[in-house]
Amino acid sequence: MNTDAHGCSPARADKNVGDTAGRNACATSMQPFRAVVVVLLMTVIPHALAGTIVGNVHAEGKAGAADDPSCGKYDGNRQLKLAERVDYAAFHDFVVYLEGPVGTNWPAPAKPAQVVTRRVMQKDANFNPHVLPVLVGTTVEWPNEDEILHNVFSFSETKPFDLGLYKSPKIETVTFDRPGRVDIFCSIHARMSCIVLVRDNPFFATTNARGNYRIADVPPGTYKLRAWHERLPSQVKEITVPETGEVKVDFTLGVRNLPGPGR
Ligand SMILES: [Cu+2]
Repeated sequence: MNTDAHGCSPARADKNVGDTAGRNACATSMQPFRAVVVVLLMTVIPHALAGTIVGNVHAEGKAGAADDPSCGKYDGNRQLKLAERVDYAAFHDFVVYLEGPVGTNWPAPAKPAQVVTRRVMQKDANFNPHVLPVLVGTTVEWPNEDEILHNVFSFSETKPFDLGLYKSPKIETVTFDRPGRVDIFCSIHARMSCIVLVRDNPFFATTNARGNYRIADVPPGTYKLRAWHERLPSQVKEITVPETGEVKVDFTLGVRNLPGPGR
């Protein structure tokens, strides 16, 4: 007996209706099998072949800056002596992220319309966290836990907005629908500022208190990995993510590779 590629018997040639019905019956019988294959391709393979990026990020100042030879000139100027210096060792809020496009085997979200919500708290006249990386499309809540009014706004090109004056129990939200950096302030309090870093892929991480980060479930491949800090030049490294296991990538950020005056 002749069979087609799926092992189905050919339909009778003398009855067109039967022919159609036979093929439909075969196709119908194959549907569960195909569905399983598709599900396997979409879910099992990408997750089975995925590496993890780990590492550490820290900042450092210019060599020699700590031994400022002009220190003696501070003698008669208490204000300059007390001028707060940058403490690079205390820097935090680094973000490490893959620059797209990321491997074609990264499965699209099952529910693109799914609402993902993050939160930046207004507490003690500060934003917490100070830096929040999110995937594009994420909605961020802005609760005000203080007894006083705040006015959250941004004039960034990526996402300009003004939430106006409010406090608890009202909670305003903003959906970040374009990738980019969004600097956010309070129109009342000078020290209130934060940054939402909107990314076009989900492969990013913030560093912990020790500067360590971890980005898991990354499709294997060669990518550009960027380490970012709000007040230092970011740094890019080309990395190869293995099919399994970890790749370790450390960064040291500092003021370097910037053009001099007049260049
Ligand atoms: Cu405020």
